[in-house]
Amino acid sequence: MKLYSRPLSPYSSIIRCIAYYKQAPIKVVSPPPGSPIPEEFRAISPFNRIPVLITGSGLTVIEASVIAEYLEEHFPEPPLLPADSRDRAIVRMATRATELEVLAPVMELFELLYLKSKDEPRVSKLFRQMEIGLAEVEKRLGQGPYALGDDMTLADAWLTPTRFVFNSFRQLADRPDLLDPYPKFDALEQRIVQDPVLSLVWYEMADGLEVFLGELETA
Ligand SMILES: N[C@@H](CCC(=O)N[C@@H](CS)C(=O)NCC(=O)O)C(=O)O
Repeated sequence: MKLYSRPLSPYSSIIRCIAYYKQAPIKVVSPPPGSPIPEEFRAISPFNRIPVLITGSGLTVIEASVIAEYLEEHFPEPPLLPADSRDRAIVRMATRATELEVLAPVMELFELLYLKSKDEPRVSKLFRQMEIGLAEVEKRLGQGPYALGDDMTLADAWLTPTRFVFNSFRQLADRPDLLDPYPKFDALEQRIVQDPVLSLVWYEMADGLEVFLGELETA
């Protein structure tokens, strides 16, 4: 299998997290260089985005949530979804809340704030959505060691890159106190950097960020 990914891409980092945890035989490759990803990549990825998984039989799988479920089914051990259907629903709600109500608005806000957008209503709406999303995720987080309890789940794969993004985002937004109302979400960083798999992804993102900032400086 082949995974198109970049170190700093949060959606790709979710998939690398799963692949590393399962020690899945997946070759991680980069799309062609450039930001945005060059048009030629559309031949592989219909929406010109990463991550993209090419399976052993040649199927192209896009969308991080779909790739995540595919990997969970294809490499069931060690599991990232609990055995009980009630518990699985809880993990899936946490991952969806993280994906749709936290990561999606924060990624859009990143772009709007970076471009110094004057679209105040859109910016406010996204902040509100993100804050409601964070409050919901906060409610679901346990005392550890993993996001939802004793075992690593798909929720950790989603939350690790999402938490990473907030270190840069609160700087860009000039809101150092942004995560104060969400102490458990904020404290995920300490747990992540102590875990062999989650920290690997965290530091890959950190290295990717350094490269990205270096490129911005020389641009
Ligand atoms: N909904 C998509 C989002 C993927 C996404 O937005 N990927 C970003 C990188 S994190 C991307 O490829 N952006 C296009 C670009 O960088 O040119 C998913 O879940 O996979």
